[in-house]
Amino acid sequence: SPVERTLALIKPDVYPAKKDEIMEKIRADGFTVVVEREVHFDKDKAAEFYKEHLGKGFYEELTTAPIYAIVLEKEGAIKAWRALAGPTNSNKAREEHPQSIRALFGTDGSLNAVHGSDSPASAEREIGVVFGAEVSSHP
Ligand code: YYY
Ligand code: MG
Repeated sequence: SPVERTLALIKPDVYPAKKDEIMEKIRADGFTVVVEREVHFDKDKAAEFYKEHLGKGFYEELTTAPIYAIVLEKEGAIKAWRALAGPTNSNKAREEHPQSIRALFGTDGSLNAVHGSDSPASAEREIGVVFGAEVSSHP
């Protein structure tokens, strides 16, 4: 598969407490970290970021405290990062993928530790929302 970039977020429920453990799992899985930065989303930024979920209220979780944003690169990075993250619901993750990040660090279906872009188009858009034009969404 081609080399890709994807956006990872370490969300407020585990940042900063679990950041080092999560970064270690990312590196152990063979990802290259292109850029990493703490960011604090205001409501407008979070709503823009989660625009596919507008009206569901999920974005508020991203505004409660700072988060850690990372652009990851490797072959097939988009699917690979979602696989390492695990299923959306952390309880399902503990049943189906017990070594995943959500299984290890998440709480439930809302407080689930990390975000990962779900497609090449999402990765391109989300990297732009968080990092702007100075970080390319392509290798
Ligand atoms: O891509 P992923 O994070 O695995 O799930 P999405 O369906 O895109 O939902 C985004 C985000 O919203 C999820 O990580 C937690 C939250 N959420 C929620 O709080 N309750 C749900 N029923 C579904 C999603
Ligand atoms: Mg999603």
